[in-house]
Amino acid sequence: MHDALALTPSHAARAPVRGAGRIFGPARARTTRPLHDIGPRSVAPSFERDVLAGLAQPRKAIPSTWLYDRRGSELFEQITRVESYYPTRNETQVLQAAAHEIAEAAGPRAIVVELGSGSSRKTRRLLDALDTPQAYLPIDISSQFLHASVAALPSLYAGLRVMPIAADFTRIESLPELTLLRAGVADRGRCVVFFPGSTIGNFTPEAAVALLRRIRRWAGPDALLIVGADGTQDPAVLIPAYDDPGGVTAAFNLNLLVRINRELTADFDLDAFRHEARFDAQSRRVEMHLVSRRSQRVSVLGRRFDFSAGESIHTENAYKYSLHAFEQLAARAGWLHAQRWIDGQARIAVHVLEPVAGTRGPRGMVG
Ligand code: AVJ
Repeated sequence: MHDALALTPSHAARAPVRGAGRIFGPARARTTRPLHDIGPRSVAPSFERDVLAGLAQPRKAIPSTWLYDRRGSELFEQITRVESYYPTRNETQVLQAAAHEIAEAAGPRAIVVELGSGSSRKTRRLLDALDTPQAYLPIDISSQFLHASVAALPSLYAGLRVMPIAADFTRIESLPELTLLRAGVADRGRCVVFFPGSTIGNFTPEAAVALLRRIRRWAGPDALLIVGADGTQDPAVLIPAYDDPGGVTAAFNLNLLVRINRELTADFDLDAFRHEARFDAQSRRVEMHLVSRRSQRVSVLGRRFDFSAGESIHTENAYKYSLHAFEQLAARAGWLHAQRWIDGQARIAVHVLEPVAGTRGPRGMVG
């Protein structure tokens, strides 16, 4: 049993996560799925299906997860260093200030599971503060980026098991790695689910509640959930953050068309589309669009899609939650607040939550 746990990153990469659908990687991207795999019970996410269905809708839209191929992840990494993109900077500041109290709540031997780990840079602050963390399970859809990002971690934290999982974290129903790590261990560390970056904002509120409920199920009754959520409502701050003057966000958004051209034999003309960020004050979300500069016809896998001038493909939502709005959302999913933190500009909150029924610890919040 113990041997099965001594996974190096490269071994872990080959161990499929049950319930997580598929392991993602460039090798899979071009394969066409056999017919028996398509249907109501199919759980495998498909770029091809999402793009073809998304472009056939009256309001064209493609789920934002597909922005993160290797190049997309690199471009997002660049966005985090852009002056007008405040979320990463502000959240890092909050995590820095909160790390020790969060570590106290987590206790010794924590098992850290990170959702959408990307470069894993923020995680370092958490790992540094934790009392002998037992394992780090970063989950990311971009398999190549994931492995490159965590390669150095085992040498930095003695005794830390690093088990990267290349998967779409929204589809995870159970984490066998977690069960394995905890089996037969008397001194069980707490499962700390780390979900920074305001990624929760990329889901509709309904989907966010569903995701938080699912996390509660696989993380167990004594989990601690740390979520970063952006509450900014000022368009004068939001628009430059999502449409930076240097054009990094535009390149990030347009890279989706590059990916479609490459992986789905399409003929999108990159010069015929432009990036646009909009703030919808009603639904409190920033939207990213790829707007057609002229009327045109595009072919994807032999299918034709017509665009009128000004028509767009909606590629991302970033919902912005006030402290109160996020707490209500979390409560609907069965999570209670243990701690909350906010940056000096009152933009990004870091929420520390515990399951309603499994609450423990000195704060005595009983559900
Ligand atoms: C890290 C996915 C939350 O929505 O702010 C950045 C992605 N999109 N600029 C965000 C993003 C455009 C980012 N998330």
